[in-house]
Amino acid sequence: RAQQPTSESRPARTYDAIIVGAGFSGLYQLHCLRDRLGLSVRVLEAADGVGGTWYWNRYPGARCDSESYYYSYSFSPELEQDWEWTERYPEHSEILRYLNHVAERFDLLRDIQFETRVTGAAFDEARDRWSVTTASGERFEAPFLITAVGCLSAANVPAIEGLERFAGEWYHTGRWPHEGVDFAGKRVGLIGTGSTGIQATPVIAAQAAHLTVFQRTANYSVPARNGPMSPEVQREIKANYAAIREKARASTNGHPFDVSEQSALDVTEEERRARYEAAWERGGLRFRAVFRDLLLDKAANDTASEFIRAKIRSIVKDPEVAAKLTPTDHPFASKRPPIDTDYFETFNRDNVLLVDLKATPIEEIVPEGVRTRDATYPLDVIVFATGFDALTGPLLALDIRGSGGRPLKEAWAAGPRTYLGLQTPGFPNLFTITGPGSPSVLTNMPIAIEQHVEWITRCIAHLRERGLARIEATPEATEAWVAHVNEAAHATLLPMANSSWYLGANVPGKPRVFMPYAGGMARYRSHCEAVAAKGYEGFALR
Ligand code: N01
Repeated sequence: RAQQPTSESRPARTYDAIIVGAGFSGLYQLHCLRDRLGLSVRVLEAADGVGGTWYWNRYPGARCDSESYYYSYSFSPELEQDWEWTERYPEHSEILRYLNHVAERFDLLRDIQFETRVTGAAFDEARDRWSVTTASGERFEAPFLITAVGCLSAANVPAIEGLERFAGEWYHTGRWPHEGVDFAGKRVGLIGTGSTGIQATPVIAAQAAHLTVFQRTANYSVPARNGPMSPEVQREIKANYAAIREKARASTNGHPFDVSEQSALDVTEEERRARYEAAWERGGLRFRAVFRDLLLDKAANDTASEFIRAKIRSIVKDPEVAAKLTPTDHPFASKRPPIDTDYFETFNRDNVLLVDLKATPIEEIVPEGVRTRDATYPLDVIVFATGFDALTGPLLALDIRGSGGRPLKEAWAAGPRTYLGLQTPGFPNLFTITGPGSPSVLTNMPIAIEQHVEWITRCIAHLRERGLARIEATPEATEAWVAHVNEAAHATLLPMANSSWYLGANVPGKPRVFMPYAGGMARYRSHCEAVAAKGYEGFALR
């Protein structure tokens, strides 16, 4: 039999840049490098379609928590005017339609290679080139390697004893079957009550014969108040898009709304309650903006946390269930705050049971269901809404090796160390879109993505115009940035949630480091601009 060529022996295909991933980031990066700089670019994508997060996360109830009109690209005014969002919060299928439209509209598909999983990337020091290998043994080479792999794309299925013996079906929400799952007549168990579990619970409860929700940490949630996008609202948004985008870019979290300048402690109890009530009625992530210091001052935060706790107690009829659902171990919004449609109300249904894993932890999965310390819960389907190996997981999965063959895993053994979240010393010409150490998941993602893609594009143009072959973050600038990321996190209440994925706490054995940059989008953007204006200060160019 003829021998299969090994990846070493196969000839490499050469480009100016390789991009890994065809979600929001990869699509726009391809457009910028190819259509603005005229580079030859190959996008390698594991899935058989574009969309990234929105390709994989098709679980029941999956919908964006940012509002449709600003969870979108801002780079094309024509695209903004042409596209019609149908709801306040877009469903996953609508975002997927949008991204497919973008891919077609900008003729991106011809440079994307689907069903191609990157399994290795090594930097060739002598030639200043990245060599990228794929699961099928193909090889690609390019001076620039850009990861567009998302922050929440490596599914975290907990290693619970006995899962392989489970007689029913099981799914992770981030790897949801495209044909859907039929819950009719089934006993379903859902593990996890983060944003995903909170979105999926009401929808599954309405379809299944019975739903058992296994909760480890009780969570705060604010109503989303989703609804159709009215033609009047749509018209007003389209007439004001430039100003809306400007506001989002100049904000802390990439959302185009004002954060109050007042402290929660500067108003009377009555006034505070009235403001929280109004924000609760309006719904959405904007609840955080009612006062300026909800994430800065514990006493201020307590007022919001207590308001939400009281809401939970008023919605959930059974006081024991309400008590279990009431978060007490972390401040509101110190973990990414979910928003919901009838989440707490769902626990008033007869076919829904809440199991408090803090009181009775899961011991194992048995063929008939889940066994906790106190009982066995018979199930036909288990849904893992157990989140992701966030931020570093998707990057480490690429098996990236920099100068001297040093694995990224080793460079990040004690947690990620980047300069601006864009580069890591020892990994020249590698750019990580929304990498750890950048605002990424603390913002409305498309805003963070566009800023990174545009910065990388300008940086590559700068290098090419000057005939430079290589850019690499210096260790000194990186040390200073890591210290600043740490300091920015500790100026907030965010590190107080010790079970948060921001800290890597949800993945056993992962280093506990606060990974995203909490200093705010506006501040981060001006910092990146200053770095570029000073000839890429903190980077070594040659
Ligand atoms: O994941 P999570 P997610 N046994 O890590 C529990 C974005 N997002 O998929 O808190 C039992 O937040 C875990 O418990 P604990 C958004 O940024 C966006 O929900 O670690 N339970 C937690 O309850 C979000 O924050 C949108 O104690 C276990 C849950 O599983 C991020 O994605 C929608 C367990 C995981 O919560 C991740 O959200 C959805 C175990 N072994 C998500 N391991 C939109 O905008 C974990 N858990 C649409």
